[in-house]
Amino acid sequence: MEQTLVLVKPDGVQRGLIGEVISRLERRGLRLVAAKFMNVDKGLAETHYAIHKGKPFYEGLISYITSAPVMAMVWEGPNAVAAVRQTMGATRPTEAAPGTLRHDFALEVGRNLTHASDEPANAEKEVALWFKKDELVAWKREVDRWIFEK
Ligand code: DAT
Ligand code: MG
Repeated sequence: MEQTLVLVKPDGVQRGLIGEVISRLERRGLRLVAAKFMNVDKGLAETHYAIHKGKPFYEGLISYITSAPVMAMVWEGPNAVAAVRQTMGATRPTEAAPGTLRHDFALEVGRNLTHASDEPANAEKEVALWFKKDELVAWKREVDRWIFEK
């Protein structure tokens, strides 16, 4: 089953939106695999956002993600990466579709509430970066067969 990393970033945590994010992913039918509430140190932030190193917003991004606790999670399901990105909405909240989290709860790209892996290969790397293997919980729900076709 495809897995993806989700972070409720410091703005989402401070604004009391952890529950809103979890609720939307649960209601979508995705299955929670792991969760931890944590501070992000500079090393983890820099590895996570290595692809953005050198961009004008990079320093701000690192200080934003390390400024206060985040809720880190792994969710799984068929096409979990694409499904979660769709539920989050476009990176810039003013370009995010109505009904998405970033549309409904954010205004600025530098305060866009969540992170979600952008493709399956990156999702695998990000899950491994944020979670140890034994922190991932393999489980099934009675309702799975009504949500997952196979
Ligand atoms: P996403 O978080 O949708 O995957 P991304 O990987 O392109 O977006 O960028 C990572 C984060 O960096 C994004 O959530 C917010 C910040 N960011 C991206 N582009 C930015 C910009 N032009 N100005 C300020 N912050 C930006
Ligand atoms: Mg990204």
